[in-house]
Amino acid sequence: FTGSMDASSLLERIEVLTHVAQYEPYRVLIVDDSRAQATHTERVLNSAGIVTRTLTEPIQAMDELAEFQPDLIILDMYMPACNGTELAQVIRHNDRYVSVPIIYLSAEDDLDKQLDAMSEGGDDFLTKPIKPRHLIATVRNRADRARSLKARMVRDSLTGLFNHTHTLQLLEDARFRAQRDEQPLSFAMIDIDFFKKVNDNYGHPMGDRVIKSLALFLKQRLRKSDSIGRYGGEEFAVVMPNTDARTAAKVLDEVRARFAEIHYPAHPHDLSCTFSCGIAEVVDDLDSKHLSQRADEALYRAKNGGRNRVEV
Ligand code: GH3
Ligand code: MG
Ligand code: MG
Ligand code: MG
Repeated sequence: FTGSMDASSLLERIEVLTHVAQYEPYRVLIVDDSRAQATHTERVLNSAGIVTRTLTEPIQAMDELAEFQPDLIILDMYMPACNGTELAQVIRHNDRYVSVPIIYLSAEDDLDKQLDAMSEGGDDFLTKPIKPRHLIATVRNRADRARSLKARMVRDSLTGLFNHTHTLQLLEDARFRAQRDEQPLSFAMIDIDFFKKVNDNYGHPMGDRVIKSLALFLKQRLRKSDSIGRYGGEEFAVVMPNTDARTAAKVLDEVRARFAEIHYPAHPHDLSCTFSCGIAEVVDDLDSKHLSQRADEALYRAKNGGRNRVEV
């Protein structure tokens, strides 16, 4: 960006950016105590470009769900440790996985048993042996619908960024990984300065334009591995894996300086805006709630220190 760039050309590109995720291959978690059965299912799905991961121990399913983030789950019905239906119920009890489709794949051909299984948390029942085309088509259709539903659930409609709830979930996942892998993680909170004046002096639609353009600006300036959320009205949050606070501050200070240079054409004068930013880094056993509290405190210092600045 050059400083004087017209913000409207940025906005036209938001649509394109928010739909990128749709082109990633589907991810399917297979839970089956028989390695041979699972391998067969994997081969069929992999041949259609679907990414798979297999568990032969259902007990590991919850950890694997958090780690692998599947679009869909294929469950065996009968396993020694825990039945498919029991596992489906456990998965369904977790808010985060309510929208992930669960398909049973089993040799069970008793219709009553199939229907019972479906009433306990499953979305579909496929009977083995199944034609590869049938399996692939079912997985694709279900995964596709689930993915577009989820995309709508986790995103903010004005900016296409992640919404508040999902941003906190991403933060919690990233915090878990960072502490496990002993890698740094930073969390940044951003709040536009004197935004009420923008609305008061230029109108609410202009306010919305500024919010959208900052959203796009953050997307373009930050790394692909960073997760950007709209935390509130004119507040944003960024989860930055593998980034210590010093680096995060450097990156965001650059974004801050550049954003301040944008001119929005308006009457009687062009408008420009600034933001303040607070950053916290994961240390030891700090949980994500305390992490966001610390970022909020740093943001408060940035505001009190005169705004248009980044504080750690
Ligand atoms: P400060 O520098 O202290 O942050 O001052 P501020 O005026 O930005 O104060 P604050 O952050 O408390 O106010 C945010 C204002 O943003 C309040 C509300 O009118 C406005 N706002 C919140 N959501 C939206 C939105 O979606 N669109 C528009 N246009 N305005 C919004
Ligand atoms: Mg079995
Ligand atoms: Mg605010
Ligand atoms: Mg504000």
